[in-house]
Amino acid sequence: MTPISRGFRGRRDASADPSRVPPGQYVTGDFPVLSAGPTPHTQLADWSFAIQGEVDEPRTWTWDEFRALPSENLTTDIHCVTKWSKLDTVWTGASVDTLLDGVDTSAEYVTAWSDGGYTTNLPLEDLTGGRAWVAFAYDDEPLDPEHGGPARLLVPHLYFWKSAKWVRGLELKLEDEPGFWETYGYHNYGDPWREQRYWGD
Ligand SMILES: Nc1nc2c(c(=O)[nH]1)N[C@H]1C(S)=C(S)[C@@H](COP(=O)(O)O)O[C@H]1N2
Ligand SMILES: [Mo]
Repeated sequence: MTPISRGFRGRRDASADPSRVPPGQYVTGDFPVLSAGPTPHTQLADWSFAIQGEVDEPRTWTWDEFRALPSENLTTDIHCVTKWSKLDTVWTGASVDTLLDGVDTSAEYVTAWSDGGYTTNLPLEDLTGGRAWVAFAYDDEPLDPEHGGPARLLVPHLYFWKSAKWVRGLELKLEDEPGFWETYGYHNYGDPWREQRYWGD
């Protein structure tokens, strides 16, 4: 290794702005895969996305309809409860605001559900206001199946288990209901800045 590349790597690490790293987290350049089960391989022709539950009328999009929605590019930091954080990750997706446009609801909670049976729960307000996306590309490439492709929820301000891979819909609810990891003892809300890893944190 040349001194130049050593110096470059050193500066890069030293310059990881500590104010961007939540308590108890370390920064990684890798993109670990964390899945509770096998990777589903849903064909795009069979894929749809649904907004259902406590809504005036349910909405669904086929893959082509979903991809025709306005999408956004964003660069953001992600934080996994197993303590890795990854800075400046680059995504493309439809914002949940776009998906909820025109939806009339009195719901305050959402359960995101996925192919394979994974669920996670969030307050509806955490999915709105430009804070959540259904992402279909990572680093300008179609999202890798292991990372949730064809599309995953992306809610970067909460621990990454809230970003459901292979997401297929949002169920809007009047009452909160713990999802998969929340039932197994992960925190119900999961704010990395308050280190809400487990129930009781
Ligand atoms: N459907 C589904 N989504 C999921 C998971 C999962 O097991 N199944 N794991 C969660 C957890 S704990 C994390 S940290 C991230 C991992 O995403 P990655 O594999 O792309 O790093 O996905 C989250 N979304
Ligand atoms: Mo995780």
